[in-house]
Amino acid sequence: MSTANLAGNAVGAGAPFGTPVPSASGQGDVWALVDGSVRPDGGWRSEPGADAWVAVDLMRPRAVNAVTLYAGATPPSRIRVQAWTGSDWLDVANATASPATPAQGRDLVTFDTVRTRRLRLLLTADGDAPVEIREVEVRNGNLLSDASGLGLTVTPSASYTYPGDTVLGPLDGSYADVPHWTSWDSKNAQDWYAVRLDRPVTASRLVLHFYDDHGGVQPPRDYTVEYWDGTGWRPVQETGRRPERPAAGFNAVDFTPVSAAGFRLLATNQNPVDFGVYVGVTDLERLGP
Ligand SMILES: [Ca+2]
Repeated sequence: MSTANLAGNAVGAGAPFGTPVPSASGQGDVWALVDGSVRPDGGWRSEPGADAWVAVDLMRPRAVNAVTLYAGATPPSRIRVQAWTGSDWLDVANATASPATPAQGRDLVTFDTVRTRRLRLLLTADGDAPVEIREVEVRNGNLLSDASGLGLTVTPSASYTYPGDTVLGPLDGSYADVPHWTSWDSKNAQDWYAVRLDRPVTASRLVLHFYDDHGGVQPPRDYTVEYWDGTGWRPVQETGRRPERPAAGFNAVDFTPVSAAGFRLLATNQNPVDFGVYVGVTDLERLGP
């Protein structure tokens, strides 16, 4: 299962108002960037040897966190993703490119979810070659915030939920502090927050936003990401984690892709005594492989 490409526009300039509109520096047919084709004749080329940019106007603000670029035989040496704030282009946060150095074919850049109407890719030329791009796709790769739109049923649960908080808070696609889930005063050494799905989905990264009120709810001492293997919870095979230590706000966990109908955060509370320090989450995102 994949989330929708928000940049797709196979109709081109003749499409009705409101459909994505590409733009770019240099030469080439900008509509080829979003026409759904990755054939050589469905591509765009920059001026030879010149750094370039390509952009897509999504025509309304969307929550996005992934750009897929299909490079031709002469890919850029670097891809930098920027979002339009309404007055400026700002680099997206926590961008991760896969592969790390852009290559011919599929290049994926994932980043901290940003709500924006326009995205721009700054492309560094590799030597004297033109940068060749055959397609650009933009996604909100987080299945959990758009589950109903995908016909997916997500059921959250937790070891304990402080009255007034909600297990639905981490699923609204927003990093805002409220709503959130916390286990405040559970008196448990460890607390967990889980989502069960009505069918398996593949995942290779979860993003957790830990809530921090600088008092009774703070990032956990440590945590593990687990998946439902059909009979029980098993830890994922982590390949990387940023930041290393649990921090307020953004925390990304990368792992060997797994297809599972459930994912769980198992957190060790900082100070699990009466009126102590417990864990909270403002957002949980499942991002694609
Ligand atoms: Ca194309």
